[in-house]
Amino acid sequence: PASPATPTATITSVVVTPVAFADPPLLNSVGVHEPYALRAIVVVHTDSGHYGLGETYGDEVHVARLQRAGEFLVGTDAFNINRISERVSASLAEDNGAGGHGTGGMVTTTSLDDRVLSAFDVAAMDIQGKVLGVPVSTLLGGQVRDEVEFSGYLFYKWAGHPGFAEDKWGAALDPSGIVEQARKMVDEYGFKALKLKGGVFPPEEEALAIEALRAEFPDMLLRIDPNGVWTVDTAVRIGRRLEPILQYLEDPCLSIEDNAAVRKQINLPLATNMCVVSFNDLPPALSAGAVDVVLSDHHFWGGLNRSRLLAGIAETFKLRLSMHSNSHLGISFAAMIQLASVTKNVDYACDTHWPWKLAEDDVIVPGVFSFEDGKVRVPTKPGLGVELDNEALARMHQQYLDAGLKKRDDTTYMQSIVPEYELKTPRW
Ligand code: GKR
Ligand code: MG
Repeated sequence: PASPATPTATITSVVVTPVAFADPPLLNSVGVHEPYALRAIVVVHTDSGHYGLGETYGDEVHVARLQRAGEFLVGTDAFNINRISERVSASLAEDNGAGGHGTGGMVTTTSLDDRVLSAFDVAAMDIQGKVLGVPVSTLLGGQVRDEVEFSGYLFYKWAGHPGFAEDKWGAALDPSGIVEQARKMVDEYGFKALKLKGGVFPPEEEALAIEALRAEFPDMLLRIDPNGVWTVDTAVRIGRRLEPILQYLEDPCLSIEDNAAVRKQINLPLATNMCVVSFNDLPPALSAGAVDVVLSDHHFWGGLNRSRLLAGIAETFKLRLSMHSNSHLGISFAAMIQLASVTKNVDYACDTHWPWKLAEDDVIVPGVFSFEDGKVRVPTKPGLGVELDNEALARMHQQYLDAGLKKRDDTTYMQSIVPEYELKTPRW
């Protein structure tokens, strides 16, 4: 019998749409989340009649890069990720790389090419899965798990944005507020691990919050992430205090050198999504012994295929893996879940901002994800397993236009409310 034709799906157009969705006033080391979080939705159309979805940062500079890369991709086969990667890099040849990180001023050393490639890699995998009638997990090597475990992501927060109604979570500005928030989140989602976003209050107060969580939830796996704003001395002091309680300590300091100095003095795994954020960071981090756990994030590690490469490197060099998250919608969630379902060395429950989002704020047809015991079942429909809701996309783009935000800037927003607020690294 004749061998089946090689599948192809030639890209005919790429549409990039910035959207905005309501976000609570979550506090972090650089300020506070604005009333709306921004994302860019990438829709890749092909001559096969299938479309592919990608989601990434919505900062204006990033959106412009995506649009330019999209033009460079017309005529490329969605089955050829190497070619897609080459074309994305060609679109960035003259780019100075400034801006567009979507992390509110926190991480700036991610690889530009990988950051732009990511959404197209995801969209191409979505197309391939749809053409072949298989989920993305099958294309990535096959599922090793059919459910993915997430951790609850706790934030210090105000009760509401000034001038807006209070949100359903209420204020959390001290240990009892954090415990109350954790209780609500655990009751609703069943999380078995909790992460506290630190770097907001003096470290001793944040340690008290972790201790209060331990008292309330004796079996909960706990982590704290001050986003690199502690000095080595502070990190060692707090790290030693919390050694018996924490599962790992995340980015106590900003640099590879400082985290390596901390790691030598505490008996606790160190995790990072700030000092190891691109392939270039791996050799120095490994030789310094700076981190035990890389919190990978396909949005800046170049998409799903490059994240698999990272997982292989992690396996070889005995680095442990989990996943980092930023405010995101359902396309990113589907991609994270497909990836985690095929990555055997995901060693810890992954982060997600999902509970902070309103259910009605999304661009996909609802009903795909539900949590049980902190876990989400991996979608099994072809591709990513999610479908675009065009009306919702239009509504959320209008929300973006009405919000008038052009990039994530937690610091300027904080200073508009608390004028004396200053950006400081390290802060304590
Ligand atoms: O949402 O404020 C936030 C987080 O701080 C986020 O921007 C970080 O990138 O979740 C992240 C982290 O783990 O560092
Ligand atoms: Mg982090």
